[in-house]
Amino acid sequence: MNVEDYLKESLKDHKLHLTLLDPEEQSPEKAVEIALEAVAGGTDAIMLGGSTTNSNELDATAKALKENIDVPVILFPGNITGVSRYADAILFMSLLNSTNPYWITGAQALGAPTIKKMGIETIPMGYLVVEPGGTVGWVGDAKPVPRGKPDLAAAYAIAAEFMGMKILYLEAGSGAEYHVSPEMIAAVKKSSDIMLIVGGGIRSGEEAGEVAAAGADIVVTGTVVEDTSNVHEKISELVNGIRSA
Ligand code: 1GP
Repeated sequence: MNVEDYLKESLKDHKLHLTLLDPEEQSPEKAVEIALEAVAGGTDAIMLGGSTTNSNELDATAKALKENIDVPVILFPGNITGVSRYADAILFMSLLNSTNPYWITGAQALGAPTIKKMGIETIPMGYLVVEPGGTVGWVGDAKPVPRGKPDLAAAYAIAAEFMGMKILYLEAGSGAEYHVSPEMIAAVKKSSDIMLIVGGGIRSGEEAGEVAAAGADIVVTGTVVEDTSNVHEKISELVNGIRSA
């Protein structure tokens, strides 16, 4: 089964949690250790990526994960260096509200031939940066959607669906003080049938549940994994929050 089908099939049963690892933050061995604990805690897949990515570190981490864990390894590229042959799929994403065409279609064109040669699955995804937007908002020259303007996010979701994208990712920025508001998530969910991922600033089971209850199909967390001493317990808390939503 390809990764997009795996996500769709899993969603028929429950809302999903994905664990984001930055290959720059730990050794491949440590990444495997964290991923195994996350899987034991109930995470549905591992995402790999960061705002700055070294291709060699990414390859080593993706390969080690593939050899040791049973859930899909999905690339979440911050730039053209975020590509590895060892992953199961890549979120082939366009930063929809960037003011710089490089992040909308430029990096995509530069990376596409390499991805095609590698033969990994591509999942077309619209990426929308919402206030505060964090590092990715700055690096991606985004004009972040104001927190209090759910209709603007909904308009992008409809546009993404019309452009054939399979997923919309609402991003508040890694480590954001506030995650995307439930009102915005609900407005996006109501406006379109596109698969909805929400990430950035989600730290507790309660917050993950709030995001899922508002309409997110998939909740992503990254920073909490880096900050916790017990990954298994923290991921269980997040997964329980999502599944009871
Ligand atoms: C970042 O949305 C992800 O791209 C995850 O954010 O690190 O705040 O969990 P956090």
